[in-house]
Amino acid sequence: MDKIEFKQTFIERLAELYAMEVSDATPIELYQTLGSIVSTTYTKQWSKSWQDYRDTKQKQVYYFSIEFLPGKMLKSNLLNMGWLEIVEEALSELGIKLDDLIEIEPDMALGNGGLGRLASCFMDSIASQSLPGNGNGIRYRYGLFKQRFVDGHQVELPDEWLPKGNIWEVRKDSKAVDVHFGGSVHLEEHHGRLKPVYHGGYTVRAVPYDTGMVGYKNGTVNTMRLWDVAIPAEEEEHYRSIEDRRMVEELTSVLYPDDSNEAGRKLRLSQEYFFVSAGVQSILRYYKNLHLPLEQISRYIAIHINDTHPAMCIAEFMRLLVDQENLKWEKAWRLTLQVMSYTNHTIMAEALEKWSIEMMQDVCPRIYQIIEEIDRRFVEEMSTFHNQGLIQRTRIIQDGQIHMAHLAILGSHSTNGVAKIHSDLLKNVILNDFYVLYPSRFNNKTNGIAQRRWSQLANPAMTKVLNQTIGDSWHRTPTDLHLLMNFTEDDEVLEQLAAAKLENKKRLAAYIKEHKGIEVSPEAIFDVQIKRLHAYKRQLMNLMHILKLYFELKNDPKRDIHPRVFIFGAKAAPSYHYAKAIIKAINETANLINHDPDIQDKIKVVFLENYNVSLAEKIIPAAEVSEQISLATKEASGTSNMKLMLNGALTIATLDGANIEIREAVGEENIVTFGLTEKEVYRYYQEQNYRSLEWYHNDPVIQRILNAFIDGTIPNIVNEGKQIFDSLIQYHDEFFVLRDFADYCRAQEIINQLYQDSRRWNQISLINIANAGIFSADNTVERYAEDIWQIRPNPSSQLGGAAQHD
Ligand code: CJB
Repeated sequence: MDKIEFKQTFIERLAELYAMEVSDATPIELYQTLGSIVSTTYTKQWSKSWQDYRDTKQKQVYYFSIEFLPGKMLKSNLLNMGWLEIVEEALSELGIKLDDLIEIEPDMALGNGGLGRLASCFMDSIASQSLPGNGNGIRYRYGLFKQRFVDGHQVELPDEWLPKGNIWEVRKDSKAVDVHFGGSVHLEEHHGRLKPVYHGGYTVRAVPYDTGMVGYKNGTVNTMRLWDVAIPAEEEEHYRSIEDRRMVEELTSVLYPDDSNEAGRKLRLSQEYFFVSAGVQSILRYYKNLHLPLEQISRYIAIHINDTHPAMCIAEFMRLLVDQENLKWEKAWRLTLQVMSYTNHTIMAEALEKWSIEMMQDVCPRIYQIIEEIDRRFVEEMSTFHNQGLIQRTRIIQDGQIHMAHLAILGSHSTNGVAKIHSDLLKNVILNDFYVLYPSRFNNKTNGIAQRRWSQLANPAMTKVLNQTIGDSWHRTPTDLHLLMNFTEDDEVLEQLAAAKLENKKRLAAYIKEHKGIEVSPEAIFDVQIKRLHAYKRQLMNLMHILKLYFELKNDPKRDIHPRVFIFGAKAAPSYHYAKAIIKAINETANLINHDPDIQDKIKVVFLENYNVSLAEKIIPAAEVSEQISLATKEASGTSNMKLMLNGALTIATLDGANIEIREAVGEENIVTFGLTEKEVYRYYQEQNYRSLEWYHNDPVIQRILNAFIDGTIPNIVNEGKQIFDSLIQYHDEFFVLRDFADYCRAQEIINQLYQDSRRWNQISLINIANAGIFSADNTVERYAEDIWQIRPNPSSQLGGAAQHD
């Protein structure tokens, strides 16, 4: 479509939809019009993609995830369709600013953080690589809460995103399936086989809403299928009371706002079974329509379990094969192993899901029976194994609880971690017992990011410089960013990149001014920590360093530091009081420092509210320092580290997660690392000889800083300050903040020094961009496709499955 054609279509569509002319239409009407043109256009390719998959019987993967975090989709759809520039220009000729329309779209925030965002990055890359792959999840009516600060405290407001209209989804009543909950099940003999007989319980209808996942300029449009709940018409009489109806509606009402620790609640388990059962049933229905033998299903279908939340896929698949399709258990089990694969995203014990037997029996009794049988057979099969202690430790059911990670590992052919160090820890420490039993199941797949969103969409200024310098092959082949390494000594390119960064910083400064009323200088270093608020991510250590600088400047206002703006973005789980205390402490410190005339604007602290995908797109292009400071071993991978690197920020990092691979990629001189290593952390655990109190007593700087939390230096944090202080002293500083603090300050001083040499800084920035290509999710999903899912690019995609340059 060219510009003239587009303008014509736009004017016509606006008239069709609203009987209006451009000059009369509101931004919402204009947005809806544009969205309608975009979606009706890709719909043709959407049907072609799934028809191709069906007609040529291509193997497809289904990515089951309880969270998807796509953010806004208008601009990324335009980019992937190859329309972005034309549309922007055409609209501008009609007197419309594309950016104003983009603002209208609500962020689709059906995820908490890294895990959900990764799922969406994968959806983009799977489509962009012409891979036959679909998402399967829940259509929550309320996404992740909106965060507001009131007197520095986090307050959570509901995220009502649907009433504003979601132009991308298509409801498909004809594809609905029923999901049965509760009641009881007993087994009866039927033609020589045991068959389940259900008593009581209730049935709900799962209705899919499909969203097209548009691939990058390749004609592929895949499906993200999110399930909503409805009461089946024929079951109406069972749902007479308001209570009963509410119970059903609740199923897809809210996303649990905790990204790592769900306190075993029944509703959560019901949500898990709901989207698992709906998804697996619809896959099987599709497969049966292909009229292929059931025994061959693993040649055509792969199911991926994203963290343990969808681990019941294994038992549900067994249920359908055995109860419904009458397959023998052994055969069904073999197929299940071949079809299923699992990703682990964390080693934090509290995030490893466990459910009580009673609760699972209550929610899905047949699934419980099947898990019990899987467990029984595992123990039986392993009865001659020399180490029976190991078998007891790896069982699914232990001490009245069902261990979902055990189910996921024992019931699948692949378990992967999300960065080298994380996968090694799984093999050697956390899941070592399983590794001993099934070494070939374990593998690593380092995370990746949707490269184009985090560069072309978020950072047009940098993109322009890159395109002029190295051409645009990196759009499709992100490792071509490496061509930039030819320009490390090219002053013009270095300066152009620096100018792009400055432009982005000015934009962010304006945003900060508008939203926080804080004046920040674009000449200052923009230092960024954006991620969920967690003790292990150590936002507290960042705050302590800020306080250190503050006290130094108070003592000596002439102290020579380059002005720095410390920018935070982070939501805390509503029930995570410690994390909320840290938010309050950061906000109060910001108030204190930002208004202190002695500081002369040398440091500013900005905590931006409601960190989400859209805000990340504003912050990341302007960032110069990327704070990746988790305690070594605790951050499985991290993905903001990759996004910030791609945008030319220098990483200050512990040797944790993917930071280690970033260091390998850029070289030691282009990253600043500090802190305990994995080995040192484990030595402390073994020898149990970390005494945080000693670090407090022996270090006057630490003393001064920690006292500030309890002596009124930081105002209005009587309770929060005490909680923080106690966590470090009385509760022994679980994440070694005091132990790593001095080394962190040393690393920060290196950054301060490096920044004085702007040429060197610009080189580091360029080298980071140049080496970010390997962290593209395009690359990551290709590895999944080849090693785990065994799926191939659609041969009849416009690219013929092969990577081509634009
Ligand atoms: N992660 O966001 C979550 N939620 C969890 O419950 C467990 C882990 C994060 O997943 C990301 C994607 O793999 C990782 O990069 C990150 O380190 C991890 O904390």
